[in-house]
Amino acid sequence: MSKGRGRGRGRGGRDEDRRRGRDEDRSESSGSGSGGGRSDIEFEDSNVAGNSSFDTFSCNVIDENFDTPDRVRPDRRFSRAGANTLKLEMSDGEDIEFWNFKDDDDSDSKDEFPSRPIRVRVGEVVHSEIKGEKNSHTIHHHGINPTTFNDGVGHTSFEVNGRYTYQFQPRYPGTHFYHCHKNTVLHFEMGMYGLLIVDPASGPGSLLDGDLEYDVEAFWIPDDVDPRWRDLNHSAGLCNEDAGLNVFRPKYFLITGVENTRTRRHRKVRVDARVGETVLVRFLNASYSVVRTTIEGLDAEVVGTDGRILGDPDRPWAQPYTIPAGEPFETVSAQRRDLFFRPTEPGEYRVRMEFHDWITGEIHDNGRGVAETVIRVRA
Ligand SMILES: [Cu+2]
Repeated sequence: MSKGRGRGRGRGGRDEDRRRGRDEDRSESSGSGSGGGRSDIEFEDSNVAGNSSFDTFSCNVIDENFDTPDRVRPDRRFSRAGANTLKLEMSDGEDIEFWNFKDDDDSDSKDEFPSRPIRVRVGEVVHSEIKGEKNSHTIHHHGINPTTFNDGVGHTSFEVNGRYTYQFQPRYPGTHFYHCHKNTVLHFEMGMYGLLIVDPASGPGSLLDGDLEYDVEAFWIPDDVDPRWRDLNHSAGLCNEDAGLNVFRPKYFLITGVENTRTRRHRKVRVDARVGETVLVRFLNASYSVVRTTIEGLDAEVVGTDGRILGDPDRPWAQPYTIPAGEPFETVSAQRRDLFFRPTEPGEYRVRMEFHDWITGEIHDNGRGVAETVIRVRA
């Protein structure tokens, strides 16, 4: 299926048929691509159609600098450079190293962890460019279903040692995330990720076109940090050596980049709303723990899971459900929950996240792996 040249091949499939007219208007001519990339693409040069072996799948994944095949003009574009190194001072005085994707259009983003969100709408053609800095990386837009060549999973496509523009067109609204997929276990832990939000075609303010409207939007992204992993090499563990990546002993616990000593009040974590408003919290478990979350005093209506909205007329079998106030719910790495709260009384509603070891079930760091915040509701 993927034999032959990537550029200028006949288009096929239902998706392409549907937007053929549009694409022909948009086509960018051969060679005007992402700038400096290889345009003489043979899919056999990548892992899309290459011969899979331990060597190319794990140890020496193909790293390249291609042009985007079948590139068309985008509705929205992003440019992310990584890995960018930053340090965050923890409450015990330690400077902990993180890697992020910095937004090339805003230098402030170089100090931000998690990386800045990517926000797009259903139906838009999106260009998400990676500029590899220091070694090779990728961007995997998790939950979007692009072509294999654009999926950013190096093992089945390629890693990027210079620049590549990922092209995709999201079909469903929902909460996703993007992350580096090179030596993923390590690079994700180091911080190479951010939210990827797909709004309906009508834009932010509702989860579906004309349905599931919200007034307040917030993000909760629990994460945990093992300082020992900061000493590992970029490619640690890829070539059969035992780098100890199965041993994870986190010492710091964060929500949306804020350490748990400050999450109770911090404006990036605490949620402010008024009685009568609908609050949407987009929750991503970016830790390597089983995170057990309890919200006191407020029912949570789960209106989305793992990048799909519940109650979408296209999937009538998947309906929203309620987590009663005070009842914990658990998520594991990479899981997402879109939560609606509809407070009817003013107050401060306590939110507690416990980070449990996935093997022993114990709360990490001898019970210290806990982060709290509040939903503050005014009359
Ligand atoms: Cu990376």
